[in-house]
Amino acid sequence: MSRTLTLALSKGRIFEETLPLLARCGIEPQEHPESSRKLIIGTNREDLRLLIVRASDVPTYVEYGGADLGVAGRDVLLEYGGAGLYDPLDLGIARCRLMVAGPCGARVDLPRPRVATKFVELTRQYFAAQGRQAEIIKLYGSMELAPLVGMADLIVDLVDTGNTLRANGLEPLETITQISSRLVVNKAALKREHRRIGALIDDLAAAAAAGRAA
Ligand code: PRT
Ligand code: MG
Repeated sequence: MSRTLTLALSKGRIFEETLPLLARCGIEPQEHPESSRKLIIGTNREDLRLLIVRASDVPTYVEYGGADLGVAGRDVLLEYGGAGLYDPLDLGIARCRLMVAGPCGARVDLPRPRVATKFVELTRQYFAAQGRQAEIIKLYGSMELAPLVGMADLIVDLVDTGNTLRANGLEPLETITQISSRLVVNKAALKREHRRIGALIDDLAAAAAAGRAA
């Protein structure tokens, strides 16, 4: 009996959008994380299980071998580091844009804006690359609030439909980068299990291509 492979996923949109890709590979989870509360979920494949972790913890689980593979947003990989990981595949799911946003009609050319974000590194790099000064305020969520209460001039956040910005009187100003989720793989696991993990990567690549065409 071969060792069980472990795939780390986060609840919510990444799990929901990975499910159809897994289904195209013939993989069905035995439970759904929203209803089961279990953090380790078996699949119909005896040699594959799913690990449910925080979105920003996926790279850490994969890097330290808690999981062999994982699905993580490109935002998370860029901000929190995916440097030690093999990163073979854009799955084309959970798409959005990392954007600068601000209050509707506000000035965008402030000399040294205060920018609220959870993406401190990406924001620092973006402003530095343009030779613009900025004071970055680290938040862990609900960035949209910061301009409303006068704590920041701008925010940097992920935007999909733009509804969250609009609902809070903000508008998108600049796109920093396009985001989608990627498959990441532990390098040692790939060496050890080259055949099985390689086959899974190929299957997921085909499933992602089919998803894009659909
Ligand atoms: O919630 P938790 O703190 O555990 O982690 P998380 O917020 O990072 O996880 P989750 O599940 O919300 O997001 C996981 C990944 O999905 C992110 O890392 C992105 O790669 C991707 N993704 C795609 C998004 C969005 N679209 C998205 N719209 N992540 C977050 N959002 C949020 C955004 O931050 C804003 O609050 O949705 C809101 C904007 O959406 P619209 O449609 O109103 O524009
Ligand atoms: Mg969230």
